[in-house]
Amino acid sequence: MNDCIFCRIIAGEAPATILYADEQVTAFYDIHPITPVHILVVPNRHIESVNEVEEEDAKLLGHLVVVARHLAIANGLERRGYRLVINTGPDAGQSVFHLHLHLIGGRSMPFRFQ
Ligand code: IU
Repeated sequence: MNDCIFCRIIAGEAPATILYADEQVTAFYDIHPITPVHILVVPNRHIESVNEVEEEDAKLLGHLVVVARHLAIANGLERRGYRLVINTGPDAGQSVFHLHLHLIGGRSMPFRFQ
């Protein structure tokens, strides 16, 4: 997994501003934010994409969303609203093949995700 940039960030071997970490997930600022708040929440275990998610990962994926919710509140997004996005595969523009949840907000967004 050494060639996975998010595995390296989780291991502290590649740079990122870590906002939250526990035994299951890590959250950090996206290096190319598309909104005033743009945070990635990623499972510590390497899962390539939603295509590789199994039933036993349901709790982990739920935890990903709960952590995103806490980060949304911490960043003042609760009332304004925000999006949680998981790009999956080439047509969706997934560029890093370690599953990650985008938490984006802080401005009004058009219907379509960019
Ligand atoms: P995508 O859903 O796979 O397209 O999103 C990958 C994101 O990872 C993208 O928004 C990048 O800006 C972001 N990112 C990052 O935050 N740090 C990195 O070292 C790398 C990509 I490479």
